[in-house]
Amino acid sequence: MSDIEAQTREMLRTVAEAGDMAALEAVRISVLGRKGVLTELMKGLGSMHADERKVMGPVLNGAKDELTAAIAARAQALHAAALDARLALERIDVSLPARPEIRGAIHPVSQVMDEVMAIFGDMGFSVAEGPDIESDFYNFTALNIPPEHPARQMHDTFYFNEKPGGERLLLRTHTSPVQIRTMEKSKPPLRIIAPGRTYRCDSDMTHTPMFHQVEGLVIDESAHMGHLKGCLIEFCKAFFEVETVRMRFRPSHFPFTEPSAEVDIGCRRSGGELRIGEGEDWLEILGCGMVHPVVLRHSGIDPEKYQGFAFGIGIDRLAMLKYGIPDLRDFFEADLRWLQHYGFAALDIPSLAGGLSR
Ligand code: 2U9
Repeated sequence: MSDIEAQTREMLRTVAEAGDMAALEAVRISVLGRKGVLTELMKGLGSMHADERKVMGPVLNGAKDELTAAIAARAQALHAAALDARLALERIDVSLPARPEIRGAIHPVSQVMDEVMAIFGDMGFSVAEGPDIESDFYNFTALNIPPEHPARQMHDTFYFNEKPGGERLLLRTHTSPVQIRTMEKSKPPLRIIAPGRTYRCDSDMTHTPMFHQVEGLVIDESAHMGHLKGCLIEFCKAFFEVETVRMRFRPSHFPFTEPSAEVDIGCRRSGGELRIGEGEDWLEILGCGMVHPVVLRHSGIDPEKYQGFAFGIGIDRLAMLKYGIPDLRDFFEADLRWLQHYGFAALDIPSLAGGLSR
């Protein structure tokens, strides 16, 4: 065995014996670093006689390739072993009995979702769901937001890396793609709500990058603005658990509805307390409108025959209003003391007959 071969064997042995990433990095530097053993040997090639270089060049390059591959393989094995060790350490036995000092509760967002589903369920709506990761078509184009439309910038979208074909998937910025998918596969009449997580690249006192929405859609041959107003007024009375509410439908603009409106609910702010349904102030709570004919056409529905209305409500904000929760960011802190204060009993499932929030 030549001297170089013997040295290479020795270096391969130290690579194989490196017990962690720090040790492996030290070996890599000692072999392939600027002053590493192999680097120094390769530097000597320049001063060799041409005949000797012809023999030693391939030997040293071969040794370099072999060592580089061995270091990469060892790094991969160390990563895999570290991951296995971490998974073993973080393993939890979900069949163990609950620990009495850790008292879980239903999160206010889940509670409000359940309340909203109970109210619209009672009005004859069914629940539709769809993927969080969406295509550009379902999230934008089908909703009458073509490429270059200014509304795209307003959505602060999280995009994935481009796929080989050039397609760029995204995290849905609203639950509207669920309604498009439902219209594609089911014939009218339709009466659905789409609750779920939505994502926008925005974070401050009143915005979180992930938030929750419920959107509603009614499609038939005669649904009109009057039905939309009646439906939303009934929803607000049931949700805020009041006999009467003052509501105001303000003209607005959304690309997917025409005409469009934003809806305010009457309220009174006194002594740090907010009372919903009464008083002289207004609070914006949702957006709505008649589904744009372009949106119906994109979803395979004939706008000459069918029409309908849609609405969108921010669940997190609704939970803050109803249950007096001051800071949106606390929703996602996973703080048990907060949950014990604002959470709900697991078996109190909201229903219109049994009481929404008791
Ligand atoms: C289809 C057609 C139309 C859903 C709508 C709004 C108005 C709206 C916001 C409320 C609070 C989002 O979470 S929020 O910030 N939404 O103002 N949403 S109309 O319109 C649709 C949906 C689907 C097929």
